[in-house]
Amino acid sequence: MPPRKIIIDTDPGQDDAVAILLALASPEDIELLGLTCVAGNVPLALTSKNARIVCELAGKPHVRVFAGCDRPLGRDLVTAEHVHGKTGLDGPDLPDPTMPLQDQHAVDFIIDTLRDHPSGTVTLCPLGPLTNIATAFEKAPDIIPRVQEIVLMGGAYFEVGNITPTAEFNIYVDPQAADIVFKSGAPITVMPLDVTHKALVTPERNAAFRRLGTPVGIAVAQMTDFFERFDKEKYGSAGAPLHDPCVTAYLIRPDLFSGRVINVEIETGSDLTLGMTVADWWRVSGRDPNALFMGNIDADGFFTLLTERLARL
Ligand SMILES: [Ca+2]
Repeated sequence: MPPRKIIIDTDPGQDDAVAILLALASPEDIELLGLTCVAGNVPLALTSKNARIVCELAGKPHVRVFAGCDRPLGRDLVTAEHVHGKTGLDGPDLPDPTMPLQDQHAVDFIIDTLRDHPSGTVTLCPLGPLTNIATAFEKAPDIIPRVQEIVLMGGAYFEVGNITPTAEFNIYVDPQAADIVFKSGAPITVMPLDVTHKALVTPERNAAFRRLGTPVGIAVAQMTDFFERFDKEKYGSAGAPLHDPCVTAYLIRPDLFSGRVINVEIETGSDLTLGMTVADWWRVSGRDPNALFMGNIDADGFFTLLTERLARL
């Protein structure tokens, strides 16, 4: 099979960085057409800078990086410096990028790419709030049936929420955009907190990154160390969850994940539960399924894959 053509839509973020590195390390599985950046974990100026820092860390300065929407569709931006640090990429000390940001707006790149490729051959991989994707769908609805699949990190069912008691960060930041995407009719695969909270960077897994001894291995160890500090205080768990790389790992090894094809709706009205992914896991609503909602991951298989692939960079 030829590699899958993808666009990664991202708000780096240490875990975004690892997801991007995994894609760049896997050319036989993934052809990265471009990185589109969105405001999320930190403001757009930083996410679009961090994406380029990550490409240069990987030795891939030719990757095209586009800046997109700097705020959610209908509300003020909520960021997560309390998790990711002031830069969004705290942990390693990485140089400022020298590769340029592309002139084109990320939303127009997404539209043009979907129109220029044969229908059903481009996959979208959102790792942040869904603002860019929803804006592209609103501006050019003709691209929606051309999308091969949307594989996204966001939402939760059994784990409920991480930014509010009932909402996961990516969906909470722009619930209106998420609502547009989940109602679009495009095939959607979701990596919710239910999966990512099982992908924990234990001390042993962190040591395996560090043992690679390469700039990439050491930077990933430092990034996941930084993450760890916050999450250990918060969850008291055996390590920090590595959210976004579940998306790129799924493209390489879908057999590592299992879930259910169910209906997922986004709460956009309630102040109390804004951004909740109302996932019909038990299929009680009678509403039509619109997403493959993952529930489980082979975490050992995932970290083995990740470490083996990162060793190539
Ligand atoms: Ca992210």
